[in-house]
Parts: sequence; structure tokens; C-alpha cells
Amino acid sequence: TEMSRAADRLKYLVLLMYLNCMSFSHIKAHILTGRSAQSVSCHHPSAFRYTLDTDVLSPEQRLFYESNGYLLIKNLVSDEDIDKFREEFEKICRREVEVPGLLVMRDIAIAKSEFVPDQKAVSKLQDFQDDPELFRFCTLPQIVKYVECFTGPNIMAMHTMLINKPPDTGKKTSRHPMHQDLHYFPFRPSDRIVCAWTAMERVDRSNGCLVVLPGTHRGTLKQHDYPAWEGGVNKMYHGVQDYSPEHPRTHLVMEKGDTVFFHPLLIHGSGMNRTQGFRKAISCHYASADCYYIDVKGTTQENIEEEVKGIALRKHGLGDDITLKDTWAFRGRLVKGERTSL
Ligand SMILES: O=C(O)CCC(=O)C(=O)O
Repeated sequence: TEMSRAADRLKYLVLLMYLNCMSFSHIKAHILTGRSAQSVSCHHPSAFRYTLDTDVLSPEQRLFYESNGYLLIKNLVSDEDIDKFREEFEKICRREVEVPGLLVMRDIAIAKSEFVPDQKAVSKLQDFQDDPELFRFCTLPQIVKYVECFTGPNIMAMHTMLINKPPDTGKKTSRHPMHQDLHYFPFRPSDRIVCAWTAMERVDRSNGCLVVLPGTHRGTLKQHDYPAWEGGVNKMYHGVQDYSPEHPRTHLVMEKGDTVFFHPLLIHGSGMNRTQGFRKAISCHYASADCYYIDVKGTTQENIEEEVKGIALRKHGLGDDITLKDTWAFRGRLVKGERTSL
């Protein structure tokens, strides 16, 4: 009805002003003098910081991402596509296809057991950008359409993963500690980076869904270290030590094909997999090609640089003089637009 539309408009206007850091007395004055949302966004072009002006997101979706740091879109990827990604994953596990640059990771609880060429031994694939079938995920038009709202038109796929969270062996190693993805990235600005994470089956608290701390994307990058877990921690699974345990948590229950887009400063992790199945998700971190590399020397990211360099040394035979930046430059692939900087 006309009334509820007017109420929606008012709600939107108040939130917009609030996000623009206006005080409530200021907002009241604006509304009483009858100034529209249009005039607010014109006079304050910084009203939206985390999203760009496209006609893809509804005002509600934009405001949701601006204040929470994530946005869940239901049913974005078809069953057919997900089944194809799953088949490709299984072929890789059976070693029927060899993918250059691919990192195959094992859960520490199963890594030491006897090797089996089967998905049971694999907890995660990383850097699948040179596998044409899996990389198709990163280029799906319905995903890229949303990505563009965060990155702008020049889009690079910087980091790709297929996560196969194994049934927990009782050591709780299937958990992923709370962290910010920006810890791993030597490029900025963070607001032009976004992750798309698609559930490859129903993902809920029983098999270890994503847990997010809404609004934490408005904070800064925190110190990350290996958590002191009794049962051990997987390689590279650094966690934030000092987040408030009282911060509200949201468990993202998702159906097959649902996709969440989230900011690289959003504190998130995932729970234990208490089922007998391997919980699968596929993800890509995108960045604007206009982003620039930073030197992480002397920052909290130095510890991850050392670790990644070690892997690059062993896996790709690279020398000791490489930096975190070098390990990224050859992994990134252009998805749309022009490769301007990254
Ligand atoms: O899929 C998951 O369990 C969490 C993955 C994640 O947060 C990561 O790998 O950075």
C-alpha cells in the first residue's frame, strides 16, 4: 500500500543518514524539512562505503551489506553446475586430472593416515584457477553481477577454494577458527575485495556452516596466529585472538546453490562437522583490478608472508627473495574488464 511504501522509504532514509554518520537530531531535522534521500546521497557521496552504485542490489540489500558486511543470495547457482564442480573435484582427488598450481590440502587428523586417492584424504583445494571446469564457478554471470557491486567493473579472481570439510574425528580439527580473510591478502583497498562462497549441499550447524560476526567489517585488520587447540590446527588456519566473545554470532544456514558475499574484514569461521558426510563449499575471492599491492613487512601480516613463502619455495621452487605479493601476481586471473593494476 501507499502507506507502507512511504514507511519503507522513511526507514531507508533514516538508515542511509545513519550510515552517513549523521546524528539522530540531524536526521530529524532533515526529515522535518522534507529533504529527500536523493538530496542526502548527493550531498554526502560517502553515504555508501562498502557497495557501489549499480542497479543490481535493492536498497535493502545494500543497507544490509553496509551494516553487516555480508549478503546471502538464495539459489544463485544451479544444481547442474554444482554437480559438475563436484564431479571435477572427485576426478582431481582420484588424480585423473592434473591441475597446474593446485594446492591439495589434507586435514591434519587424516594427513598422517595411509594415503588413499579419494576425497576422504582431501580437506581443501586451493588455487584452482587453472582448472577450466572449476574456474567456471568464478565466471558465472549471476555471481559476477553481484561481485561488481563491491569491486566495480574490473574484476580479478584472486583466490579460489573448494572446501571439503571432513567428518570430525573427535579432535575438533574440522573447525575453522574465527578470522578475517584480509590477513592473507597483500592488496588494498579492502572495500573493493569480496568473497563469494557457495554451498554445494545443505550446510547447517550439524556439518559446520559459516559463522559470522555481523558488522565486524567496520573494524580493522587484527593480529592472527595459530589458535592453541588441543587436537591441533590445520595448516594456514590462523585465527583472531582478540574478538569479543559477546559479539552476536550469526550461523549461516544455506541450501545447495545459496551464495554468501562477504567483506574481507568480516570476522568469520566455521564449526565442527558432526556428520559422516564431507561438507562441500566452493569459493572465490575477487578484487578490483584497480587494487594495489602493499608491502606487509612490519605489519601483522608478516607471519603469513613467511608461511606462504615456505610453500611457494617447496611447491613452485621459487627463491627466498620473493614476497607475498609475488605469490599472488601469478595466481590472479581476470574475470571481467581490464587488468589495470593487480
Ligand atoms: O568453508 C569453511 O568452512 C570456511 C572457509 C574459510 O573461512 C576460509 O577458508 O577462509
